[in-house]
Amino acid sequence: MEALKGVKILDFTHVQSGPTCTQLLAWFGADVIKVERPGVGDATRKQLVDVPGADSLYFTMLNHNKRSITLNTKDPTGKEILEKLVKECDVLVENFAPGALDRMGFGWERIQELNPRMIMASVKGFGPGPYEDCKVYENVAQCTGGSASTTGFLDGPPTVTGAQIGDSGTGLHLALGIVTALYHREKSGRGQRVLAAMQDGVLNLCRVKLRDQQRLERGPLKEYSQYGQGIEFGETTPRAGNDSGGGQPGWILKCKGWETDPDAYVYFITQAAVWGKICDLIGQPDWKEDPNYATPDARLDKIPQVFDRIEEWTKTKTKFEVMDACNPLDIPCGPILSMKELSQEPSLRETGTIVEVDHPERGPYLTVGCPVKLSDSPAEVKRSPLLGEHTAEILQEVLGYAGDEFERVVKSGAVGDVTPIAAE
Ligand code: CAO
Repeated sequence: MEALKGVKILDFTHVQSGPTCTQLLAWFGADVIKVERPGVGDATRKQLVDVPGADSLYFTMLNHNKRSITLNTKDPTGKEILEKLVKECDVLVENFAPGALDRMGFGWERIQELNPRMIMASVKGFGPGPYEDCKVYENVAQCTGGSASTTGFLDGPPTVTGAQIGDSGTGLHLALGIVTALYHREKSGRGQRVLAAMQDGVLNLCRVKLRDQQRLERGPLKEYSQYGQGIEFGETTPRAGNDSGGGQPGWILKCKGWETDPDAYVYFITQAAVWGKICDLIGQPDWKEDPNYATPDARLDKIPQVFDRIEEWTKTKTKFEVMDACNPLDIPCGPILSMKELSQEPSLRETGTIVEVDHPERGPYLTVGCPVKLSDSPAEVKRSPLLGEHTAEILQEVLGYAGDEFERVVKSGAVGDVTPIAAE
């Protein structure tokens, strides 16, 4: 049974952060009704287009399992329909620029008047403060949330990461807030506001770097390679390249073929518990007893040298041979997998993490399925809706418009082109 069955989401999200959140809720079984501007829709439908005339992968991969209604919310009839939707739904999710919903006439006070049980959930770039009015995209959040300043190499500029921690990361945070508010509503009977600011979400994911900022005030960060290289620390958590920076040192090492294959690398962790096995594996058994190498503390000022030595060994093996040799010994490591390799990985297809979906305009495409698996509530990935595909269905079946009333709202122009669903 779908875990969130019966929960209706009024989905005002667009681009990536909000849609990530509502897609998760849809996978868990919520009825997600995406409201889009007639004739236009979510801007991503027509961004990064690869199949002319078809919704882009940017859109389709973020909007599975949703229904789409087109509605001009600035039109009087559009507002009337939106009011009905607010009364009918449990959660409103939005990631408009700050103030847009108030300008539309649907700020928090109005929402509460219409439906006191409504949960109103927002992604914004920043929480209250000097930047609260700013529009924000992914990389801005990565930069303002502490990720960019701590990512990259010591001698290079701040670097953004491919993982969309600002958008998708904040969408995840928001989904948790929504489910928590729904749980709370069971007891209180009332909705509440849920805010996930992208800066806060990124900073939350960079928590360990704020840890290091405070540790730095008490002395050098010995787990960073920089320490072994004899490079002094400054006043802020530095960029640490591929260091794990945590209790178990790690680094990305070259494997056989690295000269021509950009992904012929492995992440290798010198976990203390398996140090002896690592020494034997790489042909350096003397390090097991050598007081300069035998304990994690003794190795802290030699992290780069230790990994140079391990790399001499990994360079003689492919990244998969390294895995095959390390796994039976419980040495934590992982090959650097390219998107091509991931898309072809049979085990990810079997678990539904990579899914092939068919689409009427673009044909079959690959997507990432629900990354969270519930044993009794498996997620079935269904294609994203075409623009306004469910307008008639929602007007008639969810909001009860029929006969002359249905004709009236369609003629008003507030809902774009609509074909009524045939009566059975
Ligand atoms: N009918 C009528 N008008 C509609 C509508 C509808 N169905 N849906 C949206 N609109 C209007 C809004 O009311 C708003 O109008 P006003 O500015 O006149 O009040 C307008 O469309 C555009 O909204 P926007 O400012 O949010 O859109 P944008 O493309 O200019 O900005 C973004 C995009 C992402 C920068 C901004 O929405 C934002 O900062 N959001 C919060 C942070 C965020 O989520 N960022 C992540 C984006 S990537 O995932």
